[in-house]
Amino acid sequence: MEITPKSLYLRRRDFLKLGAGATLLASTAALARAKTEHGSKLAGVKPNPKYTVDEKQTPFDDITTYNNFYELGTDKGDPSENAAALKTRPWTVEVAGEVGKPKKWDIDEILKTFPAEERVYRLRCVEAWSMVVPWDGFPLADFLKRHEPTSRAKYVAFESVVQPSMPGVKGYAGIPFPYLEGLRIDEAMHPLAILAVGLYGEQLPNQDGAPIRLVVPWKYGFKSAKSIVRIKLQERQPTTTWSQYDGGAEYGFYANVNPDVDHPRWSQAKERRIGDILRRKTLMFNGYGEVAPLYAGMDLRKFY
Ligand SMILES: Nc1nc2c(c(=O)[nH]1)N[C@H]1C(S)=C(S)[C@@H](COP(=O)(O)O)O[C@H]1N2
Ligand SMILES: [Mo]
Repeated sequence: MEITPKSLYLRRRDFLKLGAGATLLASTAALARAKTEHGSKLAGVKPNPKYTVDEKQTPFDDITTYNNFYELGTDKGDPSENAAALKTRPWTVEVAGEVGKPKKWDIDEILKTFPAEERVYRLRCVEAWSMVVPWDGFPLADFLKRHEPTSRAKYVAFESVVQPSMPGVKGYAGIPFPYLEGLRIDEAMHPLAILAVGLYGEQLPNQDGAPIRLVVPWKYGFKSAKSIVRIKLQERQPTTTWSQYDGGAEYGFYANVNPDVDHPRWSQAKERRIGDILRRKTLMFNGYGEVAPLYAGMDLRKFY
């Protein structure tokens, strides 16, 4: 679990690798490395003014070089360095389970069928860092409804890709793969939940979960599964990777951002916005209080 800012992190990493003598040179190299090639532009993406935040957007190079994507490695810089190990074409997304119309989509058909709009969301990682990301995507609800969920569809399970070329999937990351996540159906249908296919108006970089990922901005970042290949609607609460890891004590199924409930190993009261020096207060539901009715009657202190 890495909770230092990127600049420090890069410097420390090179220090460890090369020793003090090479540090100055290495940090220059690290800065040069911390740039991401730009991908192809997405056509016709317009900002949705209803879903934006009046805060500085995290620069593209930070969003694309400071990542959690354990299939591509566990250090923050690994996913960008290993991005080419993920192949995003051909790509299919299978929708199965409690739906009237199951379907195996080709990703390009999804892109054509569901036009993306820009939504600027806060992203709060359980590790207590955060960003502001201009995602390009469409409501998860629109996608799910197209498959006509049955009355038994109480939950939605998401599965990320596993490709043998991805260096992290061989076991040393400490969590089982494929990466599995899930939502309750009413959470999945909430207008804030989106499937993202881009950021900053460009095709999603591989390290951010290309070609399609979940974004659930009121929950800790680990709920937002990347590089999705399968979506299953089901009656029972799905197993998730992180709750398998520790029985759910640290990384539970709900994982709503909550400054009042500490992680067993650290406080969640504050967070470090990538690029800032001082920490800021974490907001209930990451500032998306409109989701509160989803949890009416639940004691949120008991559901990590
Ligand atoms: N498949 C997969 N999805 C994942 C992860 C992962 O390791 N594998 N990490 C999660 C975590 S912990 C966070 S904080 C976000 C980070 O998204 P970003 O790297 O685009 O900022 O992705 C989430 N989705
Ligand atoms: Mo995270």
